[in-house]
Formats: sequence, C-alpha cells, structure tokens
Amino acid sequence: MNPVKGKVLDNLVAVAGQFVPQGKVIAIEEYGNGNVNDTFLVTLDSKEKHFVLQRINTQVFHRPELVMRNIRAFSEHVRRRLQSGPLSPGRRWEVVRVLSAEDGEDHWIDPSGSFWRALSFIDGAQSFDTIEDIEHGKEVGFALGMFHNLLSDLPREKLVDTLEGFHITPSYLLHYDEILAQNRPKKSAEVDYALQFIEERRGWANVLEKAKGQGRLGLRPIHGDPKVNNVMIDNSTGQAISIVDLDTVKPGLVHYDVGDCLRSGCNPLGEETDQWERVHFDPELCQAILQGYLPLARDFLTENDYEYLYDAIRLISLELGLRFFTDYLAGNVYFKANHQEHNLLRALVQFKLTGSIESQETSIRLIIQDTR
Ligand code: GN1
Ligand code: MG
Repeated sequence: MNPVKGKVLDNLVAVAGQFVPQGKVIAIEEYGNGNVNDTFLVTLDSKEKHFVLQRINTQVFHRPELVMRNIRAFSEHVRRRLQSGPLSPGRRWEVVRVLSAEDGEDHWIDPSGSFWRALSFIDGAQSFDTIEDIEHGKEVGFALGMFHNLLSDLPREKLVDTLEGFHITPSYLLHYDEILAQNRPKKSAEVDYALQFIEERRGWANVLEKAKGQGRLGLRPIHGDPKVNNVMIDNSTGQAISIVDLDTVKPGLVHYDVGDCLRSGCNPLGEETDQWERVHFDPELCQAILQGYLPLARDFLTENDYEYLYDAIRLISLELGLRFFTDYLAGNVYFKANHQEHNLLRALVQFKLTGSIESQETSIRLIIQDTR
C-alpha cells in the first residue's frame, strides 16, 4: 500500500477532515485494488484509529447519492435482522458503517465536484486476492450465504437500480458490437482468440436473462461484486466476518453473485495474473465455496435457481472477459489500467477460465448436485 504524499496528501487530509469531528489525521495511504473507485485508508490519532475514504467514480455510478441510499436500506435491514438473533450463533458478523460528514450528510462533494464518502474500517481482519486453502474457500462461500440470507427478506423495491445493465450480458454484447464497429483492434493472436471466443458463445449469452424473462428466475437484493477480495477474514479465527464494497447492492439475480464469487474464488492464479495461458478453474475450491454457501442458501433457493447455477458460473466469467475486452477496445475508459494492454490481459484470463469451466461442466454440475 502506497502512502500518499505532497499536495495530493494535503488535499486528502482536507477531504478526510470533512468526516472527522475529533482526532487528527496522521497518515493516508492508497488502499485495496479496486478497478473503479479511488480508495484510501485514513489513520487517526483517536480511539477509532482508521476509516476508509472513497471517491466514487461518477462516470460509472451516475447517481452516487442513490448508491448511498441503497447502502442505508441494506444496513438498516441487516442490523435489524442481526438484532433479532444471530443467523450463525457464536460467529462474529460485521456491517460496515457509513460515517457522516460535518453537515450530517452521508457524503461530501468537494469544490471540483468529486463525490466522497467515508466508511468504518473493520479491525483485525484482512482480505485476500486468491483463496489460500479449502477452509478459506468455505469461509468465502459462507460469507456470500450469510449476505444473501440476511437480505433474502428485504423487498427488492427498497433498492434502486443504481447501475442499469450491470450483469445483463446481452447489453454488454450490444455495447461490444458498437465499440468493435468503431475501433478495429490491432491484429494479434491474442485479439483473434478473444474475438473468436466471444463469437462462439454469443448465441448462449442470454441464458440468464432469458430465464428471467420466462419467469424461471426472479430478482432479489444482491451484492453485485462478491469477489474473493471483498470477503473480510478475521485474523485470529480465520472466519469470514463481513463482505465489503456495497456499491452494487441492488436488485439482480443471485446467480450473478454466485457466478462472480466462483469465477474469482476458483481461479488460483487470480484475475490479475500475467500467465493467462495457465489459468484454470479449480473444482475443489468450487466444492469448498458451495459447501460454505449452500447451507445458508437452501432456505431461499428454488429448484429453478439450482438448475441455472452452472450456467451462472460459466456466464459471469465470460461476461467479465467481454467487459474487459470491450474496455481494451474502447481505450481503457471504464476499468483502471496500469498499461495499454492490461484490460486485454484481464480478458484473456477470464476467457481461459471460462474454457476451463466448460471443459469441466459434468463434474461442476455433479458438485452442485452433491452439495445441495
Ligand atoms: C470492478 O472496482 P471493483 O474492483 O470493486 C467491477 C466489477 C468487476 C471487478 C473485477 C462497478 O469492481 O463488476 O467484477 O471490477 N465493478 C463495477 O475485478 O463495474
Ligand atoms: Mg466493486
């Protein structure tokens, strides 16, 4: 993590000051590795030593105040549920708090128009970019199950759609076609592989949306981005104690979440590896995550839900590959990129992962069947 220095630090200290009535800011460092928002860890000289400061990317989230409204609806509901009795007795479960700005609002807009908000820091815990072992895998699954279960009785009307088209694969395909028509990519073996990979799966990519349209799958409150490094693990017990990054909490299919959790959790090389040709989907980690998830999800999953779990795993990794590849073609306008080809490389990782999922379809379906 990089400490921030100089003028940038001065600016950030001023922003942080909007959220800390007491205590003095001692240090600010860049935090995590989000692809969309800017995140900083602020250290204070007060009793509560840290908080998280974030600048929301308003190119992505056009109505950030509605994102905050969803987070509020989510937290109020979950706190109420937890007060009425723990879901998993004896386990710690934390919900991040939104800190108020000096004017009492849940965000602060700086003179240049940037949208800032502050969140409580979960102490004594950390997250990982890849799954360390089977136990960790079960904990990641548990965390998603806990999250879905706690939200399963929140009417989805209480949440606004803050990111239209998010996880609607056919919409990403339309966007891809538009971008491709405008920018013919530089030819290379990797680009050809990506172009062909997408073409071969185009006809199938509406699988979840079609099932939704037919009434086989229904909208529910979801997390939207439950990847491995959004699951906080308690340093002393090794147990999952929270899922962070609540910006995409909104109505959706739980399948988007299950797919996202598995595509990130079962890729031992991680989504940022530069060894894309070696990427594979690990069925043992898949089993571990589902063993953690399904006991908490049995209460609300329907027969149809189970039927589409395999498709969800395959689809969300394909979709993320498509999103990264489109962004590469568009000139890296959505996902932050460290170099020109970064989003191409990320796309190749997801396509390779999708191929590995496809080649293990029978065993993944069996794992789902045996774990439910
Ligand atoms: C983005 O910014 P971050 O890392 O939390 C993206 C997710 C992707 C993820 C891939 C709003 O999340 O959908 O799965 O990158 N978030 C948005 O790492 O597009
Ligand atoms: Mg996110």
